[in-house]
Amino acid sequence: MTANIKVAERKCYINGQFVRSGRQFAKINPVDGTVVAQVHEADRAMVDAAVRGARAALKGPWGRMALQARVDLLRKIAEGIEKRFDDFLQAEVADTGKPVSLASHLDIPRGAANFRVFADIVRTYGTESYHLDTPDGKGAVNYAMRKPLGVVGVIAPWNLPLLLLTWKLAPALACGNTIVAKPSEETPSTATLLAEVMHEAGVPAGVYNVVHGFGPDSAGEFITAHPDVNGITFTGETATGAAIMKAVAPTVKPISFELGGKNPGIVFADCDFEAAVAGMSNAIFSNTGQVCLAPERVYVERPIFERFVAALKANAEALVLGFPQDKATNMGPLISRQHREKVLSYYELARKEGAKVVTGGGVPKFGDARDSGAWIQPTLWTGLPETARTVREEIFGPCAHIAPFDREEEAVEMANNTPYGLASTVWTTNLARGHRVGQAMEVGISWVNCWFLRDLRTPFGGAKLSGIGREGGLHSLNFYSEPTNICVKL
Ligand code: NAD
Ligand code: 6OD
Repeated sequence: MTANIKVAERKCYINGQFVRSGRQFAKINPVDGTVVAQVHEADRAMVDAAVRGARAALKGPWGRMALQARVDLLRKIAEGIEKRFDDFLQAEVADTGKPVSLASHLDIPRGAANFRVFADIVRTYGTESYHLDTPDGKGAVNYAMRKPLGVVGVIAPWNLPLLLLTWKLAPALACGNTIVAKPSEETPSTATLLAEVMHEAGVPAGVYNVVHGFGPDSAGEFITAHPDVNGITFTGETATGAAIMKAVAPTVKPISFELGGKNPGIVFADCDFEAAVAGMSNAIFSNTGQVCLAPERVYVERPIFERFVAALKANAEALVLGFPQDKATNMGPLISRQHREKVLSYYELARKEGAKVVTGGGVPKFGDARDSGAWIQPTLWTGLPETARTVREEIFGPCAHIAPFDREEEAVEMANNTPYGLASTVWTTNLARGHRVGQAMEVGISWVNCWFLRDLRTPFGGAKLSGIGREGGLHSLNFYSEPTNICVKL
């Protein structure tokens, strides 16, 4: 139940101080429509102060801190998250309505893990060095050293708030940068709690700043257009990425973008049927389909098509849409009523485009407080042509279109026929086919017989409209630091 959640005050965190603003907005719990937080929106002057604090910290104790001390601090932050695990869990669940069972296994542990992984990586990485011959025979030593980018703007979405914020914060801090972070207006809470953890861990003032607000004409735009911000790392919609590219152009900032997707799943008749059904159900409906990697287009080889659709339908109808704290709950609401309007407009469009609605397609009725929330039915369609907008555009809800295919080449072609290129998942017991089809996918990450499984040292990002650049392991260090080439004549 959510009745015992009290309204929290989410302040900005600027140069080591929690700061109120003259303007506030309400954060609504999507489970039942109640207000769970009053959020202080940063104006331009507050963003300026955050950037000034971040710039000053680069020259202060943070800039002078030995690598080992920085690494120790990152580990202390991870411990701090774990010590306050329940606070983070409650805050994340109140903002998003996601099941406790999901947030306690995914969002909060990954928040801590991100700091540990990058503490280890930055402690052990090396840089290039070469010995050069010179005409005088004395030679030269040529080596690269890495310097932080400077002040990094981190702009995060609402679907996996702590996970995705820390995925960028941890490597940025590991490389010695300072941060001005803007969490989504929908999920202000865990970024603010993280400021408390940093404060307690002894992270110097100005190193981590949180400014709450929106995109255009608000904190998001104030950060991206700021002349004293040295780089922008962003996760969110492709259209927002395009707007940010325009905003950073006059100040020529480096960008790292993790954007939207319209991901394919391909299921071959030779798959382990039970594993494929379970894996695809999880991939489509986990986090109420609000995962950028979720497959909204499913292609199933014809001999098992009807059976597979029936099995997915049964799983969709068995999902428990419940209060987050209930152990049986495995699907929460969408993030907001506004987002539900968008997803419902696709449910309507699918019908107009001629889809057969296999299951769902509307709003559930509960007869309790949930009727004031942002709940939606898990939904499956068949029967649409590949040209339908429902099959081409990212919906970001608990839904998928399922189509049959006859030949491997046909499945690969349909899967790749999209302007997006984030992720794919292929199910087969034929090892050679798994590699072949997995490699043929035009995506940043291609899963075979699994989904959302990854060593954090490997590259993560999107091809085509799904992103620019890669993060993960050394790829993150490549974005968050700049090599300086030094050549010493001996
Ligand atoms: P969004 O683009 O609407 O917002 C993301 C963030 O950008 C928010 O903090 C928002 O306030 C801010 N913002 C919006 N307009 C801005 C502007 N003009 N300038 C600066 N900041 C601005 O995305 P969302 O709705 O929060 O998240 C869902 C989207 O994110 C989906 O498209 C999903 O696929 C994508 N996503 C991608 C990944 C990935 O790793 N590729 C991960 C998660 C989510
Ligand atoms: O696992 C990650 O590091 C990552 N960036 C996941 C993105 C999920 C998108 O919703």
